Amino acid sequence: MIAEMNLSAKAQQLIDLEDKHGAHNYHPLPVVLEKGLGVHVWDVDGKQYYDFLSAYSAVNQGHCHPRIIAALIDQAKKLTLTSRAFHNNILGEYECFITNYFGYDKVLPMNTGVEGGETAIKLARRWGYVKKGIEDNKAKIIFAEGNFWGRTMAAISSSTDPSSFSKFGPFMPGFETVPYNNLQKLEEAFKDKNVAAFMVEPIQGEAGVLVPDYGYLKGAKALCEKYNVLLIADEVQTGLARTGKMLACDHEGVRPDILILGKALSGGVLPVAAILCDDDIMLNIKPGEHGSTYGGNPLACVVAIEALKVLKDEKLADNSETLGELFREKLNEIDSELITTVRGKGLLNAIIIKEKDGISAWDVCLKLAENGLLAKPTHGDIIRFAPPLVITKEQILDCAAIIRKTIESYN
Ligand code: IF1
Repeated sequence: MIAEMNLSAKAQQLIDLEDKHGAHNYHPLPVVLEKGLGVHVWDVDGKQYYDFLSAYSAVNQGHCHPRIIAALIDQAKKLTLTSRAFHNNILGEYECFITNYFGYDKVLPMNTGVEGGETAIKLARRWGYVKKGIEDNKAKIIFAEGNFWGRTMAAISSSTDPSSFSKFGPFMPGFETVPYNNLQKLEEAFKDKNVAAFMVEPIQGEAGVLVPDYGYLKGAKALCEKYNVLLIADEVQTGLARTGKMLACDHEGVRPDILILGKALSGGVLPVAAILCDDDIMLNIKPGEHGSTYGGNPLACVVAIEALKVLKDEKLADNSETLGELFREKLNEIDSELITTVRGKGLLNAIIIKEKDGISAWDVCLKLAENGLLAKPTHGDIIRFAPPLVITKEQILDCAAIIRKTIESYN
């Protein structure tokens, strides 16, 4: 049974415009949003929702955070883009701020998360040739099965999900995958002297919020040190307080050799990505060997500084940790055969829906929307719940009640 939503003429008209003039590369919920503030969004008809997707963890600080918007507007009136052909008065300040914030020698500023992954792979391959002594064009990067780090040809070349890679070949060579959360298979792969790096999400987001065993990240880091392999942490979705620590790697005290950040690095205001590592990795790329038109633009830098300050000033990692535990506790109280699993860390959580009487995760999300909460299924039967980290205890309890009411309405 596919539940339908009663759309207003205005909403339908806007959806029709997208359908007629836009690529059909998404299948959104039939909701047309017009405004966002904090944990709420409103559709074109004025209906208010809790946003439980947070633009896939890009608005951790909440929609249109006043401090971030103020920083954006102030800088937008002065200077937005110089290109890297010239210096400007913002970039150096930003680079100093973010490298001190995360404890790395250097940062390479880019725009989208997938550019972050591409940059990390280039840095790792270059390090492999220059520092590890791998034969030219033989470097290998190891990824975990179920990984997701974007939509570029390199990103889909490492993917094990046919919906990401099928009929887009041929693919990038030198990429291999091992099972996630399996240190024995990882060590086997590392025995190949041509392995330059292991790129991994500390928690696999798109795969359905897969949390590895405690000790997996620490074990992976130890194997990287044993076999002289770089550990690249893709914290584009798990970073920036989402899982209850500033970085998901912090849960195990692991310091990745290369750290990739994106999404909430700008609080959802514009694309900002950062690749952080120390000099012995970063300085192998020489002037003119990598970059991008907008990478490190002054507008992005000012916004990112404020977005990072907000995370600490508002103690969003602690809030994520505390309310995440409360949220999972409440989800586990729901009495329904529809839910087979509740899992997550901090405010990155998911439930697995077991289809019953034709009720799918999509139907549940439509009904959640009718009840004022926006979430979207991934891989068919998994519903991810990831609200902005500014959510309060009262709001998380209200949302847990909405989810419970929705799920139990099928009983
Ligand atoms: C879409 C998914 C999430 C990411 C991780 C890098 C990137 C992403 C761990 C690339 C991006 C986005 C892509 C977006 C939807 C969203 C997504 F459903 F696609 F898989 F979050 F899970 N590393 N994830 O999650 O960052 O280049 O997009 O800035 O493609 O629909 P980006």
